[in-house]
This record gives sequence, C-alpha cells and structure tokens, in this order.
Amino acid sequence: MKDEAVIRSPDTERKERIPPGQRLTDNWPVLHLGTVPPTDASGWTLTISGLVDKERHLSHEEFMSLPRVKIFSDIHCVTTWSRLNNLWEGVSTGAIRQLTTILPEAQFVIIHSTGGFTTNLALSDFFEPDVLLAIKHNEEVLTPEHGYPVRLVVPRLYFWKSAKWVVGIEFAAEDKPGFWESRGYHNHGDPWQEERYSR
Ligand SMILES: Nc1nc2c(c(=O)[nH]1)N[C@H]1C(S)=C(S)[C@@H](COP(=O)(O)O)O[C@H]1N2
Ligand SMILES: [Mo]
Repeated sequence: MKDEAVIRSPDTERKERIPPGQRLTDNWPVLHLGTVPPTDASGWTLTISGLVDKERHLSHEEFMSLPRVKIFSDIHCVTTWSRLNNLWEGVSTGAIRQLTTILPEAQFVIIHSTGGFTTNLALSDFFEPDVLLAIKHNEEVLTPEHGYPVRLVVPRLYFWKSAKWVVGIEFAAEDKPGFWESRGYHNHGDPWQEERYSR
C-alpha cells in the first residue's frame, strides 16, 4: 500500500495516558468467550445491513481493496490492563460509510461477530475518525486469537467494544445492548469516566 499518514487517537496525546483503575502491561492478553473461529478468510463476508438504502455483502477480496488507514492508539481493557502504542492498519468506519446510504433514522450500530458475539455503539462513537476495521497490528496481520481476518477497534472505549472476527455491521434506530452490555457491562464504556459496569 501507499504509506498513509498515521492518525493518532486523541487519548495518546494525553500527559497521563493510564485511565483511573488501570495498570500497564507490555504483552497483549487474549480475552474472549467461546472458541477462535477457523482462520480461512476465503468464505468471509462483511454484511452491512439494517437502516441502509441497500444491504451490502463484501467479499474478503472486496474488503481488502478498500482504502486503508493507520491508527495509533492505546488499549484499555475493563479487566484493568492497558497496553499503549498500538499501530493498527485497516479500513476506517468513514470508508464504510461511503459504501452505502445510511437512513436518517439510524442512531446506533450493532456489530456482529462470528459465533454470535455482538456489541452496540452510538452512531457518533462508531464514526469517530480513529475507529477502524483492523486487519493488522504493529505491521503484522492479526493473529486468529486477536480477530483475524477483521476486528473492530474503538480506541476511546473499553476494549470489549472492539469486536473480533467481525462479519456484520447493522444500523438501527433503537439501541440493542450487546453480549457484555446485556450482562452487566456499561452500555457506553468510557475508560476515563470508569464506565465499567452498569448498576
Ligand atoms: N467476537 C468477540 N470479540 C470480542 C470478545 C469476544 O468474546 N468475542 N471479547 C471482547 C473483550 S471482553 C475484550 S477485552 C477484547 C480482547 O481482545 P484481545 O483478545 O485481542 O486482547 O476483545 C473483545 N472482542
Ligand atoms: Mo474484556
């Protein structure tokens, strides 16, 4: 690819980069429920559905030909580890927006993963300029356990919102709490506000 300018997630510009209640780790823990899906990307499709003018199904080849961005971000997991200085490469959610017309009633985005995991985001959080569908981390293709072939990365929210093995993006008028959000995690998940769990 042509070398793109790196977009810095704004939290990486903070003087104090560790949110309250978090501690630094240098490694990258693997966390998910269930099993890692098969690593064959040939049958992978990304479905863009819900409140769009026309549902879209992108093959892996079509997805890989979309324009790329690089984003520099920190990771904050609600289980209290934080990992700084991550360089992601992939397709920005802004580029996804160009593929379809989103109907004006859409206010929320539901992300669907292989295996049934879901997470929900406000439309505005999904389209922040540092949000991407990542295919690489620190210049290496994502490993299966970290979300190959495609994972969402939402740098400004706790890492459970960063769904691995993404296969669907659904635009909705109503919010639909996702896997963790309907099991006690906060609906929004801002690490700087410690939005860890809902009451
Ligand atoms: N599909 C899917 N994505 C997921 C999860 C999951 O269980 N399934 N777990 C989330 C949680 S709780 C965390 S902390 C991060 C962990 O990502 P990592 O294993 O790459 O560190 O993935 C998130 N994305
Ligand atoms: Mo998590």
